[in-house]
Amino acid sequence: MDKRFLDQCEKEQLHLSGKILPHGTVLIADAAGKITHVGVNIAEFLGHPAERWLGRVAAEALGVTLLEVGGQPGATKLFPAALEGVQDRLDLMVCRAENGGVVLTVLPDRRDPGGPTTGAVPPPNSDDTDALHQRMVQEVAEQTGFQRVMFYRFREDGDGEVVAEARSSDAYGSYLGLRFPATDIPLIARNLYIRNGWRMIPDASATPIDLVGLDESAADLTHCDLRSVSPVHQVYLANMGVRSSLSFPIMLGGNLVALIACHHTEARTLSLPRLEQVSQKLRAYCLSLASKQTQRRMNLLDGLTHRFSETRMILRGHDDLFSAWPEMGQWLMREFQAAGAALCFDDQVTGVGTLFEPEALQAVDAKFCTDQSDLVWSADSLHRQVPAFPPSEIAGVMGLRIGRPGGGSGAGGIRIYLTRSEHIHEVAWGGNPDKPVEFHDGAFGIAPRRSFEKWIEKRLGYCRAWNSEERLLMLKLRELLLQELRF
Ligand code: BLA
Repeated sequence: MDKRFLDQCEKEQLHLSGKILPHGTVLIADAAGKITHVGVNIAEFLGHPAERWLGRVAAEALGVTLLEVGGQPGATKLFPAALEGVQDRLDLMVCRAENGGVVLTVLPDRRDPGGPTTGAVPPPNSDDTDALHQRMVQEVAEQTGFQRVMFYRFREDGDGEVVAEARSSDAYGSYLGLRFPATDIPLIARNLYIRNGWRMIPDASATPIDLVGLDESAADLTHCDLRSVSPVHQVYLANMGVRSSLSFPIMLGGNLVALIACHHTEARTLSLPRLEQVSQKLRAYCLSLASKQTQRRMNLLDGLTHRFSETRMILRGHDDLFSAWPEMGQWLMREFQAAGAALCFDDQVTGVGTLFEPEALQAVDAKFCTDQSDLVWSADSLHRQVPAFPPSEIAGVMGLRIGRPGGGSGAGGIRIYLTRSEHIHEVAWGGNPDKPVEFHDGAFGIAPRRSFEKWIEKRLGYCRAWNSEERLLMLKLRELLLQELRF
């Protein structure tokens, strides 16, 4: 696992908390349709106490139509309608569980405090994605009435940054441009956000209530938005001065690339239909972002053919890669903004610009050729990422490997290394990202930080970051070399 995610935070089985938020209730049936768990407060909503529900066939107890939902885990249907025989109007959501059963979430029908829902998704007619995100968060702020709405983008290294923020006049300070460490949102939590349309915490300080079950087994609350809030996250929100939090996933190509995070200093909730409306708009927004990304990639690939024509000419003007390297290396340094370009073949090394010292090359070779299987590999901070990396003029590298004809591994075959020197820069964090260890819940453990005030880190030992487009370019270079050198 990436060291940026802390083992301790990954151990909390969030979906098996056994408790729910107290503003609604839940009823869970297994794949055979038998009710296995309900909230202890079920009588407040559905009229009968828990023991009258447990063990019954859900379709008989609730009506068949209420339980009609797609077969895929996570398939969801809303019923903003009265349940027969129940006085109050209720908002109901039924969701297909991972085990084939259903999870019925029951909430009181609420009037939405947010603004009108008429705004459309901003059309993706601009290339400036941050500006599009800004319009999007403004729209979400209008529709939800939350005081602060942020576009929280996950970086490739797992940390995140606020790239757009809408704030009402009573929101204190701004998080725009600040970075937050990966550990603030553990992978185990990210995996739950992928599976649901939103996560609504109306009052983070509310005491959760118990679920009761037919037996001792814990109910799977993966698809239940009433899942109680992790105690460590309760502290986090309290330290941020946030009472109510709402987040929506932003998915691109099946990956969670961002969250829309909404904050309010008072307890606040929205109706299920309103949440569904906002969620649908965001899904449409994700689709338009995905098509923009595809277009950008296609343009980049088209451009590559043109960019590579010069290299092709260089290669064709020489008998082998070694004699082409003085020219080829210069071309690579320009294209990749690298400080140096080294060509290694078994023990032979040649290069232009800033190159690895022999010991540094040995450490990098050991990492790239034996430790991992990727053909293209990049590191922004070698002394952090490569074991036994000695002091060096080089801070980061992008490597490309071409195995020997007929395969083979070890530090042999062709390796191309593009180097970058240290680039000292400042990162503005939302509070010191090093987690304090404190006593809570009866044990010492990692705790959320107390202050989220801007905290500047002077980053030493990193190069200017390699990006995914450069990695794509490197893979294309590999293709070209394979064609031209006829491996
Ligand atoms: C969940 N942490 C979250 C969530 C966010 C953040 C958005 C999703 C739940 C929600 O909507 O509130 C973090 N919120 C942020 C960040 C910003 C923000 C970065 O607004 C920036 C502006 N948290 C810690 C530590 C741990 C931890 C040390 O600081 C683990 C030990 C855990 N975060 C944690 C857990 C959850 C979480 C367990 C899941 C909470 C839940 O859904 O119950």
